[in-house]
Amino acid sequence: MKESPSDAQIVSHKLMLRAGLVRQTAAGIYAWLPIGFRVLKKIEQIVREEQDRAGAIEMLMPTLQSADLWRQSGRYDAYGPEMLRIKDRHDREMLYGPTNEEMITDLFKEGAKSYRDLPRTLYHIQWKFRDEVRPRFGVMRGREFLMKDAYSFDLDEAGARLSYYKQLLAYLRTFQRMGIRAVPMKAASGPIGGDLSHEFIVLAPTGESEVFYDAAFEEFDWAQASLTYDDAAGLEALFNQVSSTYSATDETHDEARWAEVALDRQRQGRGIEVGHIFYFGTKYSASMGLKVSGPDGSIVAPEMGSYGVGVSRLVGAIIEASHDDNGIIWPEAVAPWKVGLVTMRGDDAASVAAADDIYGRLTAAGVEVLYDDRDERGGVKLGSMDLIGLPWQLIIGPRGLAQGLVELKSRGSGEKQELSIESALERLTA
Ligand code: P5A
Repeated sequence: MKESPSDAQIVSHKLMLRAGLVRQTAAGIYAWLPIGFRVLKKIEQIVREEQDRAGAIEMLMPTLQSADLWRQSGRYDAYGPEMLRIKDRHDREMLYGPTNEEMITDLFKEGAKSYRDLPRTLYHIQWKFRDEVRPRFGVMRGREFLMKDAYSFDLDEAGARLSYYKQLLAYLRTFQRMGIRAVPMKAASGPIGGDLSHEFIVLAPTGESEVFYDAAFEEFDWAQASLTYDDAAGLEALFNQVSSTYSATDETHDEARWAEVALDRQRQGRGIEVGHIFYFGTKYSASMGLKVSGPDGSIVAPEMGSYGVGVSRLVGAIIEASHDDNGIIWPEAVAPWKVGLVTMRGDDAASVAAADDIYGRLTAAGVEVLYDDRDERGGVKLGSMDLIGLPWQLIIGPRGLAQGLVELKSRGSGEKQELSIESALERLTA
């Protein structure tokens, strides 16, 4: 889009519409156009890899659920108008799932019989529907949205806490890999239930939550590279470090504890919730009759937790955290392509031949390239590339090419370099 869309209030939504990432098809419901879809898949894949590393096992549950499941937990009435309720042709009550605690508990009941089936964490990446009163800010608060939701089952509280700590670590690494900082904050658990809960918040002035945190999170070791998932003591130490460093949303903010944080270390701002983890004990296992036999023959209801990442929300959140006046600046890990290839003169045969050759060679080397071969002026193509925000632009003009030179521009720093074709290719394939 040439014009800034008037119905978008925040920068990420404007940029997503202008760059053609998404189009709204109904209030709070979006189609993912090719560029946006590639970003969504990149984000999803990072989430998946970090869940797998943490020992969670992927599966896929349906979007439609039966109302009966939710009557068992007592949430069918409690969930209220946010739940989209549907009747099938036989008048059976169904719903479009806003979350899957009930369904996974029911499935686990079929499959798990004894303590030997525990601990287990299962996850899926699936569309959800919440009939939000005010869907807004594009994909950030949609009605239909993509979530990674994981569910843990343990024999006792100690085990459940360990499962929680593993997800905490997986989340720190997930967001770090996406090039953003999501600060874990003590959270209220709301309709999911439970007493131990953290939200992961990306700092951005347009965020919906007010947040307070200790500057220690600015120097925090997000990757925790030396920590492994089988190191229970290390995971507990990480959790203790996170819990003892002040961070809270407006809902959990505690003035007395805040006052203990040195004034020059107090940070306050707004943020976007990109993840939320919960430990809720036996809330669902007890109400839905999930029981396993323990090592001593006793019958126990497993201790559970659930762990959500807003996969589609992250597309908007990353843009909020990484853009400038000209458009999006994708962190390399989630960029739809690594390189944008542009000919300044599409009517110059030598430029087109060079660009075709470069495109072929980069692609063969496994580098993802978006080749703008539209019949447009060079300046227009450069504007589009800045808007789309790929990390690198490789620009080919007749004058440089006559000397065997092309221009390589970094979208983030704006730095431009004239290089031979060979060294530009070397840079991009390194
Ligand atoms: C945890 C996993 C849950 O639903 N049950 C399963 C728990 N948590 S949550 O906090 O309610 O949602 C998890 C994450 O989903 C994103 N999210 C949304 N994204 C876009 N539009 C929405 N309307 C929306 N609602 C929730 C958030 O990132 C949230 O952290």
